[in-house]
Amino acid sequence: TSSTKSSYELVTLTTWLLKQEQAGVIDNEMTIVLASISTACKQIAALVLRAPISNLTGVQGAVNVQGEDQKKLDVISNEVFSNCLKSSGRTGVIASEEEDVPVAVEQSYSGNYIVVFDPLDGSSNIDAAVSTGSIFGIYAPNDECLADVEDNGTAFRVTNASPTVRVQLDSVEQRCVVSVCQPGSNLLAAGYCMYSSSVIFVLTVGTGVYVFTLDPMYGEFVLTQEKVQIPKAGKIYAFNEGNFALWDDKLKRYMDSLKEPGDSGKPYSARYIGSLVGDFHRTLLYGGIYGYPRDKKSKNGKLRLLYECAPMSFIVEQAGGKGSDGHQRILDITPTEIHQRVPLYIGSVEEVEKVEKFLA
Ligand code: AHM
Ligand code: MG
Repeated sequence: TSSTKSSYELVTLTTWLLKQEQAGVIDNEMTIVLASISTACKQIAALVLRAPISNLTGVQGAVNVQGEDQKKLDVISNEVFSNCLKSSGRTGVIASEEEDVPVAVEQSYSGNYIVVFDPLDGSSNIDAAVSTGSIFGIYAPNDECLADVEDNGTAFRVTNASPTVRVQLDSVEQRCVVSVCQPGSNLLAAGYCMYSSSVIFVLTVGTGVYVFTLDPMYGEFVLTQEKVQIPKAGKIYAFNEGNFALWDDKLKRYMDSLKEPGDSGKPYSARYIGSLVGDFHRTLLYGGIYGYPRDKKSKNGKLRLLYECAPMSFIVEQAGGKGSDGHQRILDITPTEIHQRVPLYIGSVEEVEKVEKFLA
Protein backbone atom coordinates (compact mmCIF):
# COMPACT_ATOMS: atom_id res chain seq x y z
CA THR A 1 0.00 0.00 0.00
CA SER A 2 1.06 3.59 -0.45
CA SER A 3 1.59 4.09 3.29
CA THR A 4 4.48 1.61 3.25
CA LYS A 5 5.94 2.93 0.00
CA SER A 6 9.15 4.85 0.35
CA SER A 7 9.06 8.24 -1.29
CA TYR A 8 12.31 7.31 -2.99
CA GLU A 9 10.76 4.25 -4.57
CA LEU A 10 10.31 4.62 -8.27
CA VAL A 11 9.55 2.04 -10.87
CA THR A 12 11.76 2.26 -13.91
CA LEU A 13 11.05 0.50 -17.18
CA THR A 14 13.85 -1.93 -16.34
CA THR A 15 12.41 -2.94 -12.97
CA TRP A 16 8.90 -3.04 -14.43
CA LEU A 17 10.07 -5.41 -17.18
CA LEU A 18 11.78 -7.66 -14.64
CA LYS A 19 8.56 -7.77 -12.59
CA GLN A 20 6.61 -8.80 -15.67
CA GLU A 21 9.17 -11.50 -16.32
CA GLN A 22 8.97 -12.77 -12.74
CA ALA A 23 5.19 -12.87 -13.02
CA GLY A 24 5.47 -14.93 -16.20
CA VAL A 25 3.79 -12.29 -18.37
CA ILE A 26 6.80 -12.08 -20.70
CA ASP A 27 9.85 -14.29 -21.09
CA ASN A 28 13.42 -13.17 -20.56
CA GLU A 29 14.03 -12.91 -24.32
CA MET A 30 11.16 -10.43 -24.63
CA THR A 31 12.53 -8.45 -21.68
CA ILE A 32 15.81 -8.07 -23.55
CA VAL A 33 14.12 -7.06 -26.80
CA LEU A 34 12.02 -4.41 -25.02
CA ALA A 35 15.04 -3.13 -23.12
CA SER A 36 16.97 -2.77 -26.36
CA ILE A 37 14.07 -0.90 -27.96
CA SER A 38 13.98 1.50 -25.02
CA THR A 39 17.71 2.11 -25.47
CA ALA A 40 17.14 2.89 -29.15
CA CYS A 41 14.39 5.33 -28.19
CA LYS A 42 16.65 7.10 -25.68
CA GLN A 43 19.30 7.46 -28.36
CA ILE A 44 16.80 8.80 -30.89
CA ALA A 45 15.42 11.20 -28.26
CA ALA A 46 18.93 12.59 -27.79
CA LEU A 47 19.42 12.95 -31.54
CA VAL A 48 16.06 14.68 -31.99
CA LEU A 49 16.75 17.03 -29.10
CA ARG A 50 20.03 18.20 -30.59
CA ALA A 51 19.12 17.91 -34.29
CA PRO A 52 19.48 21.59 -35.25
CA ILE A 53 22.82 21.80 -33.42
CA SER A 54 24.29 18.67 -34.98
CA ASN A 55 23.08 19.65 -38.44
CA LEU A 56 20.68 16.70 -38.58
CA THR A 57 17.73 18.59 -40.01
CA GLY A 58 16.81 18.38 -43.69
CA VAL A 59 16.68 15.58 -46.21
CA GLN A 60 19.20 12.84 -46.76
CA GLY A 61 18.86 12.89 -50.53
CA ALA A 62 17.48 9.38 -50.86
CA VAL A 63 13.89 8.34 -51.43
CA ASN A 64 12.57 5.28 -49.59
CA VAL A 65 10.74 2.36 -51.21
CA GLN A 66 7.45 4.18 -50.71
CA GLY A 67 8.64 7.18 -52.71
CA GLU A 68 9.06 9.44 -49.70
CA ASP A 69 12.02 11.72 -49.17
CA GLN A 70 14.08 10.32 -46.36
CA LYS A 71 15.11 12.86 -43.76
CA LYS A 72 18.59 12.55 -42.32
CA LEU A 73 17.02 11.60 -39.03
CA ASP A 74 14.83 8.93 -40.67
CA VAL A 75 17.94 7.18 -41.89
CA ILE A 76 19.90 7.56 -38.67
CA SER A 77 16.97 6.51 -36.48
CA ASN A 78 16.49 3.42 -38.60
CA GLU A 79 20.13 2.54 -38.08
CA VAL A 80 19.91 3.13 -34.34
CA PHE A 81 16.80 0.98 -34.04
CA SER A 82 18.16 -1.82 -36.19
CA ASN A 83 21.50 -1.87 -34.41
CA CYS A 84 19.94 -2.01 -30.95
CA LEU A 85 17.68 -4.86 -32.02
CA LYS A 86 20.45 -6.77 -33.74
CA SER A 87 22.81 -6.46 -30.81
CA SER A 88 20.11 -7.64 -28.42
CA GLY A 89 20.68 -11.06 -29.97
CA ARG A 90 17.03 -11.89 -29.40
CA THR A 91 15.52 -10.65 -32.65
CA GLY A 92 15.24 -12.92 -35.68
CA VAL A 93 13.62 -10.63 -38.23
CA ILE A 94 13.07 -6.90 -38.38
CA ALA A 95 10.82 -4.96 -40.72
CA SER A 96 11.03 -1.18 -40.90
CA GLU A 97 9.25 1.62 -42.71
CA GLU A 98 12.65 2.63 -44.02
CA GLU A 99 13.69 -0.76 -45.45
CA ASP A 100 12.31 -2.27 -48.65
CA VAL A 101 12.12 -5.81 -47.29
CA PRO A 102 12.34 -7.45 -43.88
CA VAL A 103 15.86 -8.14 -42.70
CA ALA A 104 16.86 -11.45 -41.19
CA VAL A 105 19.19 -10.80 -38.28
CA GLU A 106 22.36 -12.74 -38.81
CA GLN A 107 23.63 -13.10 -35.31
CA SER A 108 20.64 -14.06 -33.29
CA TYR A 109 21.54 -15.83 -30.08
CA SER A 110 18.04 -16.98 -29.21
CA GLY A 111 14.53 -15.64 -28.96
CA ASN A 112 14.17 -14.73 -32.59
CA TYR A 113 11.30 -12.34 -32.05
CA ILE A 114 9.92 -10.55 -35.10
CA VAL A 115 9.99 -6.80 -34.62
CA VAL A 116 8.21 -4.32 -36.89
CA PHE A 117 8.83 -0.61 -36.48
CA ASP A 118 8.66 2.90 -37.80
CA PRO A 119 11.84 4.41 -36.34
CA LEU A 120 10.82 8.05 -36.71
CA ASP A 121 7.22 8.70 -37.55
CA GLY A 122 6.01 12.18 -38.40
CA SER A 123 9.47 13.27 -39.43
CA SER A 124 8.03 16.07 -41.57
CA ASN A 125 7.69 17.83 -38.21
CA ILE A 126 11.34 17.48 -37.28
CA ASP A 127 12.79 20.63 -38.75
CA ALA A 128 10.30 22.72 -36.76
CA ALA A 129 11.02 20.80 -33.52
CA VAL A 130 7.42 19.53 -33.39
CA SER A 131 6.54 16.11 -31.87
CA THR A 132 7.64 12.92 -33.57
CA GLY A 133 7.74 9.33 -32.38
CA SER A 134 8.89 5.75 -32.88
CA ILE A 135 6.32 2.95 -33.19
CA PHE A 136 6.97 -0.78 -32.77
CA GLY A 137 5.25 -4.14 -32.59
CA ILE A 138 6.58 -7.55 -31.60
CA TYR A 139 5.46 -10.92 -32.91
CA ALA A 140 6.41 -14.41 -31.77
CA PRO A 141 9.16 -16.26 -33.62
CA ASN A 142 7.70 -17.91 -36.65
CA ASP A 143 8.86 -21.23 -38.07
CA GLU A 144 8.15 -20.06 -41.57
CA CYS A 145 11.11 -17.75 -41.38
CA LEU A 146 13.23 -19.75 -39.00
CA ALA A 147 13.12 -23.11 -40.74
CA ASP A 148 16.46 -24.38 -41.97
CA VAL A 149 16.80 -24.72 -45.69
CA GLU A 150 18.61 -27.95 -46.60
CA ASP A 151 22.25 -27.19 -47.15
CA ASN A 152 22.50 -27.70 -50.87
CA GLY A 153 24.98 -24.92 -51.33
CA THR A 154 22.64 -22.21 -50.24
CA ALA A 155 23.12 -20.82 -46.79
CA PHE A 156 20.32 -20.87 -44.28
CA ARG A 157 19.49 -18.99 -41.15
CA VAL A 158 19.20 -20.02 -37.54
CA THR A 159 16.39 -21.91 -35.88
CA ASN A 160 15.56 -21.60 -32.24
CA ALA A 161 17.45 -24.82 -31.70
CA SER A 162 20.69 -23.82 -33.40
CA PRO A 163 22.14 -20.56 -32.26
CA THR A 164 24.82 -20.11 -34.90
CA VAL A 165 23.74 -18.57 -38.09
CA ARG A 166 24.55 -18.41 -41.72
CA VAL A 167 22.14 -16.41 -43.81
CA GLN A 168 21.67 -16.05 -47.48
CA LEU A 169 19.38 -13.09 -47.63
CA ASP A 170 18.03 -13.79 -51.09
CA SER A 171 16.48 -17.06 -50.10
CA VAL A 172 15.42 -15.96 -46.68
CA GLU A 173 13.74 -12.72 -47.65
CA GLN A 174 10.77 -14.41 -49.23
CA ARG A 175 10.22 -16.49 -46.14
CA CYS A 176 10.58 -13.43 -43.95
CA VAL A 177 7.88 -11.54 -45.82
CA VAL A 178 5.53 -14.42 -45.14
CA SER A 179 6.36 -14.57 -41.44
CA VAL A 180 6.21 -10.83 -40.90
CA CYS A 181 2.81 -10.51 -42.53
CA GLN A 182 0.68 -11.47 -39.56
CA PRO A 183 -2.54 -9.89 -38.34
CA GLY A 184 -2.19 -7.47 -35.44
CA SER A 185 -4.18 -9.87 -33.26
CA ASN A 186 -0.96 -11.93 -33.07
CA LEU A 187 1.00 -9.06 -31.50
CA LEU A 188 2.63 -9.94 -28.19
CA ALA A 189 3.75 -6.41 -27.43
CA ALA A 190 3.48 -2.97 -28.95
CA GLY A 191 4.44 0.53 -28.02
CA TYR A 192 5.66 3.91 -29.06
CA CYS A 193 8.02 6.57 -27.86
CA MET A 194 6.98 10.19 -28.28
CA TYR A 195 9.67 12.86 -28.59
CA SER A 196 7.89 15.93 -27.31
CA SER A 197 8.06 18.34 -24.36
CA SER A 198 8.58 15.11 -22.42
CA VAL A 199 9.90 11.86 -23.86
CA ILE A 200 7.12 9.37 -23.27
CA PHE A 201 7.39 5.59 -23.70
CA VAL A 202 4.06 3.80 -23.91
CA LEU A 203 3.96 0.03 -23.78
CA THR A 204 1.58 -2.88 -23.69
CA VAL A 205 2.45 -6.53 -23.33
CA GLY A 206 -1.22 -7.47 -23.37
CA THR A 207 -2.00 -6.56 -19.75
CA GLY A 208 -3.06 -2.95 -20.11
CA VAL A 209 -1.20 0.18 -21.16
CA TYR A 210 1.72 1.57 -19.17
CA VAL A 211 3.26 4.99 -19.61
CA PHE A 212 6.87 5.79 -18.74
CA THR A 213 8.49 9.22 -18.83
CA LEU A 214 12.18 9.71 -19.48
CA ASP A 215 13.89 11.30 -16.52
CA PRO A 216 16.78 13.13 -18.18
CA MET A 217 18.63 13.28 -14.85
CA TYR A 218 18.68 9.49 -14.48
CA GLY A 219 18.49 8.65 -18.16
CA GLU A 220 15.77 6.17 -17.20
CA PHE A 221 12.16 5.73 -18.17
CA VAL A 222 10.09 6.06 -15.00
CA LEU A 223 6.58 4.63 -14.67
CA THR A 224 4.16 7.55 -14.60
CA GLN A 225 0.76 6.02 -15.47
CA GLU A 226 -0.52 2.48 -15.30
CA LYS A 227 -3.52 0.70 -16.77
CA VAL A 228 -4.45 3.75 -18.82
CA GLN A 229 -8.07 3.76 -19.98
CA ILE A 230 -9.11 5.92 -22.90
CA PRO A 231 -12.33 7.91 -22.26
CA LYS A 232 -15.36 6.19 -23.84
CA ALA A 233 -16.09 9.37 -25.82
CA GLY A 234 -14.30 12.63 -26.43
CA LYS A 235 -14.98 15.76 -28.42
CA ILE A 236 -11.66 16.17 -30.23
CA TYR A 237 -11.06 15.05 -33.80
CA ALA A 238 -7.74 14.79 -35.60
CA PHE A 239 -7.99 14.46 -39.39
CA ASN A 240 -6.09 16.20 -42.17
CA GLU A 241 -9.12 18.15 -43.34
CA GLY A 242 -7.12 19.61 -46.20
CA ASN A 243 -8.13 16.41 -48.01
CA PHE A 244 -11.88 17.11 -47.55
CA ALA A 245 -12.63 17.56 -51.24
CA LEU A 246 -11.05 14.16 -51.96
CA TRP A 247 -13.18 12.29 -49.40
CA ASP A 248 -16.36 10.41 -50.19
CA ASP A 249 -19.74 11.89 -49.33
CA LYS A 250 -20.38 9.66 -46.32
CA LEU A 251 -17.21 10.84 -44.67
CA LYS A 252 -17.95 14.45 -45.56
CA ARG A 253 -21.32 14.11 -43.80
CA TYR A 254 -19.60 12.70 -40.73
CA MET A 255 -17.12 15.57 -40.71
CA ASP A 256 -19.93 18.11 -41.02
CA SER A 257 -21.76 16.46 -38.13
CA LEU A 258 -18.81 17.10 -35.82
CA LYS A 259 -19.21 20.82 -36.43
CA GLU A 260 -22.87 20.90 -35.34
CA PRO A 261 -23.06 22.55 -31.91
CA GLY A 262 -25.87 20.13 -30.93
CA ASP A 263 -27.59 20.23 -27.53
CA SER A 264 -24.47 21.19 -25.61
CA GLY A 265 -23.93 24.21 -27.83
CA LYS A 266 -20.33 23.13 -28.38
CA PRO A 267 -19.07 21.44 -31.53
CA TYR A 268 -16.02 19.15 -31.55
CA SER A 269 -12.55 20.70 -31.39
CA ALA A 270 -10.05 20.13 -34.19
CA ARG A 271 -6.47 19.21 -33.28
CA TYR A 272 -3.98 17.90 -35.81
CA ILE A 273 -0.22 17.69 -35.40
CA GLY A 274 0.43 15.53 -38.44
CA SER A 275 2.37 13.16 -36.24
CA LEU A 276 0.51 9.94 -35.54
CA VAL A 277 2.28 9.33 -32.24
CA GLY A 278 1.49 12.80 -30.91
CA ASP A 279 -2.08 12.84 -32.18
CA PHE A 280 -2.61 9.32 -30.85
CA HIS A 281 -1.15 10.05 -27.43
CA ARG A 282 -3.45 13.04 -26.95
CA THR A 283 -6.40 10.93 -28.08
CA LEU A 284 -5.45 8.17 -25.63
CA LEU A 285 -5.41 10.58 -22.69
CA TYR A 286 -8.18 13.05 -23.58
CA GLY A 287 -10.44 10.85 -25.71
CA GLY A 288 -11.72 11.58 -29.21
CA ILE A 289 -10.73 10.22 -32.58
CA TYR A 290 -7.79 10.20 -34.96
CA GLY A 291 -8.51 9.40 -38.58
CA TYR A 292 -6.60 8.92 -41.79
CA PRO A 293 -9.26 8.01 -44.36
CA ARG A 294 -8.90 6.72 -47.88
CA ASP A 295 -9.46 9.41 -50.49
CA LYS A 296 -9.70 9.84 -54.25
CA LYS A 297 -5.93 9.95 -54.59
CA SER A 298 -4.90 7.43 -51.92
CA LYS A 299 -7.22 4.45 -52.18
CA ASN A 300 -6.00 2.95 -48.91
CA GLY A 301 -5.18 6.12 -47.04
CA LYS A 302 -1.62 6.84 -46.04
CA LEU A 303 -0.75 4.93 -42.91
CA ARG A 304 0.91 1.52 -42.94
CA LEU A 305 -0.93 -1.44 -41.46
CA LEU A 306 2.02 -3.41 -40.16
CA TYR A 307 4.11 -0.94 -38.21
CA GLU A 308 1.75 2.01 -37.67
CA CYS A 309 -1.91 0.97 -37.55
CA ALA A 310 -1.64 -2.51 -35.99
CA PRO A 311 0.61 -1.57 -33.02
CA MET A 312 -1.51 1.53 -32.29
CA SER A 313 -4.68 -0.55 -32.51
CA PHE A 314 -3.30 -3.10 -30.06
CA ILE A 315 -2.47 -0.29 -27.65
CA VAL A 316 -5.85 1.42 -28.01
CA GLU A 317 -7.73 -1.86 -27.45
CA GLN A 318 -5.64 -2.52 -24.36
CA ALA A 319 -6.81 0.89 -23.14
CA GLY A 320 -10.47 0.09 -23.85
CA GLY A 321 -10.66 1.92 -27.18
CA LYS A 322 -11.09 0.87 -30.77
CA GLY A 323 -9.07 0.79 -34.02
CA SER A 324 -10.96 0.34 -37.30
CA ASP A 325 -10.53 0.79 -41.03
CA GLY A 326 -14.05 2.17 -41.08
CA HIS A 327 -15.66 -1.24 -41.46
CA GLN A 328 -13.57 -3.83 -39.67
CA ARG A 329 -11.18 -4.21 -36.77
CA ILE A 330 -7.63 -3.30 -37.76
CA LEU A 331 -6.20 -6.20 -35.72
CA ASP A 332 -8.15 -8.71 -37.83
CA ILE A 333 -6.54 -7.66 -41.11
CA THR A 334 -3.68 -9.85 -42.36
CA PRO A 335 -1.25 -7.83 -44.45
CA THR A 336 -0.16 -9.28 -47.76
CA GLU A 337 2.65 -6.77 -48.14
CA ILE A 338 5.05 -5.21 -45.67
CA HIS A 339 4.25 -1.61 -46.59
CA GLN A 340 0.53 -2.11 -47.15
CA ARG A 341 -1.60 0.92 -46.37
CA VAL A 342 -4.99 0.96 -44.69
CA PRO A 343 -7.51 3.64 -43.68
CA LEU A 344 -7.41 4.22 -39.92
CA TYR A 345 -10.00 5.44 -37.42
CA ILE A 346 -8.76 5.08 -33.88
CA GLY A 347 -9.65 6.31 -30.43
CA SER A 348 -12.64 6.32 -28.09
CA VAL A 349 -15.11 3.48 -28.68
CA GLU A 350 -18.11 5.75 -29.18
CA GLU A 351 -16.28 8.03 -31.59
CA VAL A 352 -14.97 5.20 -33.76
CA GLU A 353 -18.41 3.56 -33.81
CA LYS A 354 -19.91 6.87 -34.85
CA VAL A 355 -17.72 7.19 -37.94
CA GLU A 356 -18.34 3.52 -38.76
CA LYS A 357 -22.10 4.22 -38.79
CA PHE A 358 -21.64 7.11 -41.20
CA LEU A 359 -19.47 4.97 -43.47
CA ALA A 360 -21.76 1.92 -43.41
P1 AHM B 1 5.59 9.14 -42.11
O1 AHM B 1 5.63 7.73 -41.62
O2 AHM B 1 6.15 9.28 -43.49
O3 AHM B 1 6.15 10.11 -41.13
O4 AHM B 1 4.04 9.50 -42.31
C1 AHM B 1 3.13 9.21 -41.31
C2 AHM B 1 2.57 10.49 -40.80
C3 AHM B 1 1.78 10.32 -39.53
O5 AHM B 1 2.58 10.48 -38.40
C4 AHM B 1 0.79 11.42 -39.63
O6 AHM B 1 -0.33 11.12 -38.87
C5 AHM B 1 0.52 11.49 -41.09
O7 AHM B 1 1.65 10.97 -41.73
C6 AHM B 1 0.30 12.88 -41.56
O8 AHM B 1 0.05 12.89 -42.93
P2 AHM B 1 -0.47 14.19 -43.66
O9 AHM B 1 0.67 15.14 -43.71
O10 AHM B 1 -0.93 13.71 -45.00
O11 AHM B 1 -1.61 14.73 -42.85
MG1 MG C 1 5.46 6.49 -40.38
